[in-house]
Amino acid sequence: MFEIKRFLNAGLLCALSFVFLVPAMIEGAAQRPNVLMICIDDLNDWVGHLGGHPDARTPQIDALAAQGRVFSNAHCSVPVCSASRVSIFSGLHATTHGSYELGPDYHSIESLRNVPTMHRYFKDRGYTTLSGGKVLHSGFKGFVANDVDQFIGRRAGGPRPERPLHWEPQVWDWGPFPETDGEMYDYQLARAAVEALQKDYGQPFFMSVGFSRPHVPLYVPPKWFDLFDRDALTLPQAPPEDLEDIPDNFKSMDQVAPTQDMILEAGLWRGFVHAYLASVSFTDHCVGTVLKGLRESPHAGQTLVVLWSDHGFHLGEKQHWAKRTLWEESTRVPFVIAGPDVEPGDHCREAVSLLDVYPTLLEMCGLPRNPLLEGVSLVPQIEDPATPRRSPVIISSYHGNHAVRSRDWRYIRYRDGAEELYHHEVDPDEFRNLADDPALGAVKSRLGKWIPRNAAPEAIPLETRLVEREKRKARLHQNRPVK
Ligand SMILES: [Ca+2]
Ligand SMILES: [Ca+2]
Repeated sequence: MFEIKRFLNAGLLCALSFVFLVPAMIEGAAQRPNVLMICIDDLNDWVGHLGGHPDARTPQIDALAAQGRVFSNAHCSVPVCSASRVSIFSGLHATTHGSYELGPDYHSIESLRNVPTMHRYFKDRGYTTLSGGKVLHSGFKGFVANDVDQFIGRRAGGPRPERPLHWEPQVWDWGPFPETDGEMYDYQLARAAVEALQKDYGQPFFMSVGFSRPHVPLYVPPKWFDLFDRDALTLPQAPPEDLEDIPDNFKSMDQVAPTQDMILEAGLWRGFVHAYLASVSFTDHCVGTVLKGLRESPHAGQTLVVLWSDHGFHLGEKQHWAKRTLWEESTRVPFVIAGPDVEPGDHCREAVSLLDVYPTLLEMCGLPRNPLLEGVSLVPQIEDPATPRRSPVIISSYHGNHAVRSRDWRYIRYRDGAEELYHHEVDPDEFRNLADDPALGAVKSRLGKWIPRNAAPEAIPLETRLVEREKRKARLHQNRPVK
């Protein structure tokens, strides 16, 4: 497929152009690959091929990884669902669009009105666009509603039991429910995607399929819990003294999740880890269902598959639960690209961003560059995984707080100037904050020059967010284990 682009570029420069170019472009369009994008919600590096948890069981995602290029040092742009997805589908960093939280969604951000979503960009260039499940946080509405030609189901996740099983309120609950995969909306979505993959659209398609697990509540059928011996599971490394060498900023971040103290006090840590692993394996099965459908479809062999998660997830590391931090657990995500011309091989260990998805797919599909995009095409790393990315990755959480992730380092600078520095070659768990080491001043300044300046303010005014935060705190204190 890279040849298509080169051919078109060469054609555009050709003095003989018109007579030859028009048929060539039409032919090129007919040959463009389809895109199947699989979006996963809140999946951290607990997948087999990333080695984030020794008990993780993800044979389907790992099989895809073995066939394509794994970006094993990939990071979201913003570590929270909605803002991460706005960034992926606009190709713009939060410091440009200003959405750093659960809202506003794409269609409510006036500055994105003239920024085409990935779906729109493909649609305007001869693709049929399809989407199902959780892709943009609250769906394609308003000025992006027509970016998708066909919806293949909007419900994501699954049903909830009448009463919580372990934890109230139910949004943070988990347990074996419902009885069968067929009752799960995520599995129904996978089946709908398989059906849609069998059709001929008369032109290439761009299909996004968004699964909701392992986002809470972690209800999946019992067979996924039964895959694991609960009492033998490895718990994450979370020494309380890990917090002693880091500044206050995100240490006690107010959030909607229970705290590590609450979880420990209730004796529910192991149960939660079990439920997360079960939910990851269920989601893996949904991914495998879609990929099997693709293999058995007329589009096998001409479809690029891209799989990502919107951000990571803490399960007690740094005494934290869920997301929104600038640490590795919160920002690192699975990211795989596979397809007809992607040679399997080594993982790419360069730090890459989910902002790179958009420009990479454009290049792989031979579509013109979108000059608005802030990520970079990873085609060089698909061809040779050792190729350096031209800049480190920037991750932002709320206005003024940024992490700079390179292949071997993470440098964090908070709004108040406080810093953290981790050397991943020797400290992959980010236990030792080296920011005060005078010998590492040069590393800090090399990374620090990438800290964004003039970042867009938060789209949700600070006062509104603080009111919302107080409400969340109040709800948080109502959280309790089910007796
Ligand atoms: Ca998410
Ligand atoms: Ca530490």
